[in-house]
Amino acid sequence: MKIASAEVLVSSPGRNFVTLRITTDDGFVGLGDATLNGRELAVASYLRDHIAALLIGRDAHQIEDTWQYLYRGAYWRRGPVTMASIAAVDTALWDIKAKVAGLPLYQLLGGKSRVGCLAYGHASGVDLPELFDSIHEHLDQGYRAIRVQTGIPGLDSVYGVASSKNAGAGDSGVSARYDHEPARRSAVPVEESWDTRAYLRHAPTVFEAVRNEFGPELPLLHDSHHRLTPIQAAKLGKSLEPYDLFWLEDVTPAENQAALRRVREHTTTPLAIGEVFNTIWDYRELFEEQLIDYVRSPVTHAGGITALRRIFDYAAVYQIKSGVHGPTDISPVGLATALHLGIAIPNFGIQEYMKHSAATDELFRPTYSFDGGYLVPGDGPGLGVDYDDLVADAHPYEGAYLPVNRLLDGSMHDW
Ligand code: CS2
Ligand code: MG
Repeated sequence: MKIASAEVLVSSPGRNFVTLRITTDDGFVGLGDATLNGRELAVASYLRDHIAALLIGRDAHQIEDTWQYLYRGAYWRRGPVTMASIAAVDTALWDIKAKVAGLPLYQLLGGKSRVGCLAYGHASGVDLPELFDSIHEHLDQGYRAIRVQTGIPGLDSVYGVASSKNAGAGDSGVSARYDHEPARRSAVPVEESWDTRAYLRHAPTVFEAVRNEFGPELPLLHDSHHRLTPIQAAKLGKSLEPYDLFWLEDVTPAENQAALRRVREHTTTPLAIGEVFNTIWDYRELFEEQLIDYVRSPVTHAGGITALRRIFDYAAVYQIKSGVHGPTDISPVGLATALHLGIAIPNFGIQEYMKHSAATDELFRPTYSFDGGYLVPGDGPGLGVDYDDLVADAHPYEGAYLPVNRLLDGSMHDW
């Protein structure tokens, strides 16, 4: 079974997505997500201009050899653009192999190890009343675990907080409150401001109020989005211990894996890191020194199923679980892939799930389902997603950037 074509498809049903579609000489079609929010065209070009021609004529069944060919053959290894490109090829080939077998993809990964993938949603609010409303909305939608992000007194806008008070419906037809992280369509990134001391004072008061309102059982997650120094992260983790978080995410920019030693020395709050990591080597110290509890890498940015499955097996040796990244900038193809992997692996932890817009679902027609707080992959052959070219054509690409973040003195900080 030979690869006959490899199409790079870019569309923007409310936010930009890059999708790779591989077709074999006997008509089997596989999809892979290659979306890198804010840098989409770099991946589209890497695939279109440097990889697609190399795939034509290759045996579509040789998934491992193709992965090694693209990884070792690139010479310039690792990085989000390379690994998102390899991920898209890998995922599309797994989709094809499962379709040829007439099985849902998870059956090729060991079958179901659980009834479904526990999901968490994104509650947010500029203040406590708005946050409480958002948490109630998510509980009403069936979520059993919730990420909590709020505004910070003195700061105009903060990562992860959409507010119905100052934003109408996003152009995806859903409220900004709902899809609060569209990379904003603007010629240059929007600039946000940040005050770590104000954040460290405010965060414990938010979680105390949430626990008082919603009780001790509800799994609560929080994302510090790479913004703290190791000792600030230690301080935050320690201050949140009374509120028993499910996890505290991206406390520090984790290129410096050793930084997590300082955090671990001071707090038992579980730590999740890795949504911006893209290879197994980004985790070595974190795993071997048990510096984290959850792995955040998504299939889309970590080299596909072939690579992410290895990362999870390595993590399992240290009792570390998956916590796959799943905001709306991971497409339904990427989310479906995560679910087929997540329902099969032994060390599944939790799956992030920001529901996509209606326009996005119209384009990809996902067959996964969300019920009772669990996500379950489709049971048809392959990934269980599609790609409607007519819908895609109705939503042409629009340049968009993620915000940048500055401290109050104007110096650049991590967003
Ligand atoms: C966030 C991401 O969901 C999360 O944990 O860190 O949504 C992140 O802001 C976006 O993926 C950036 O594109
Ligand atoms: Mg995050």
